[in-house]
Amino acid sequence: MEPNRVRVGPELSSLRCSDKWRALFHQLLNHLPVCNEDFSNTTSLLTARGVSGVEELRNFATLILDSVTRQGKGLIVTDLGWPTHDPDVCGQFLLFLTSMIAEPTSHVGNSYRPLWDIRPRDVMSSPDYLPTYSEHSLPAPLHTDNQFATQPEDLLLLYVVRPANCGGGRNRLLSMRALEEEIRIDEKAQAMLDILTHSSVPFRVPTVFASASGNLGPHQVQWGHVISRCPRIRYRLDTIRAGLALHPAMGNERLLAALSNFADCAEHSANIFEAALPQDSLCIINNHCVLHGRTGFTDRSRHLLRARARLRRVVTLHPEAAGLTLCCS
Ligand SMILES: O=C(O)CCC(=O)C(=O)O
Ligand SMILES: [Fe+2]
Repeated sequence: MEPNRVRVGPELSSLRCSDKWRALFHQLLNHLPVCNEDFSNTTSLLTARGVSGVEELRNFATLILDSVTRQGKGLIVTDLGWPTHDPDVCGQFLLFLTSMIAEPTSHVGNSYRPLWDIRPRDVMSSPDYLPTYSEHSLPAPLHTDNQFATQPEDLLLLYVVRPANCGGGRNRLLSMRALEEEIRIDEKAQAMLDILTHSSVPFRVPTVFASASGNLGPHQVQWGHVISRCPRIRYRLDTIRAGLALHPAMGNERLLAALSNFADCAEHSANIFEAALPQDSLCIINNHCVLHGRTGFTDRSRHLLRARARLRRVVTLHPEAAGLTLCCS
């Protein structure tokens, strides 16, 4: 595979950033708010100040939005030309682009922190600490993000500052639509989906988010259904298991079996897409109907930036996308 070419499948498309768009991003250098400031008025402020290129970048944003809404796909954009030696600037570009598409959300409850580093760090190893995937280098089984929120975000964006150089840290994607289609004829799998549709399960909030939100009680949980209309899928096995450990009465045998069965079906699906995302690429994932994960890695300098965002329900960027939700049904 050429270094910056990503093999794609039916649920994922790939786009190489053009020289024109790369140049437009560079024109924005020194004009953007610092990371973790509010970017919601940035486009109008920059346009009013006469900074050129802002309006053209909207077309780029529209293309991305179109791909993840109307086509319900994930999208990988390569060769953005962002300065990977300066992750702060990459973060500014990521938030600027995200805010043209949707509304970036904060990773922690008590302050606006829309950007999150995915980079292994030394975490506390107390038995009560529930780590999250962005903190370590172990494999991350397929899951959706922020499943412990009242309403998980529609979009997840991962920008690669530095890929792992050890052959690991490969990203994995699985569309729920493809998985449901694959197991459609299996009666046992249908029964499992039924249980996951009708049971409310507790998702335990990973410790770093619970404590950063000022909720120091490590036992915070959010109740939700694994399968519903919107989001189609809300799932992460370790947070559910940790939630059930705190609410053992809910963990009946049928539910526990359905959860393991679902994990098996997902992890062994023939429809998983796996790729080593190149440096300076951005993967945009529909977090309501696409599961994602990654393989483990040993190169601790691997570094990704993450943003999450909610679609504005009245979308003005693209008339045909107006009012669309990202759910796959
Ligand atoms: O490391 C990655 O590529 C993704 C990690 C992840 O899924 C997460 O932080 O939620
Ligand atoms: Fe994730």
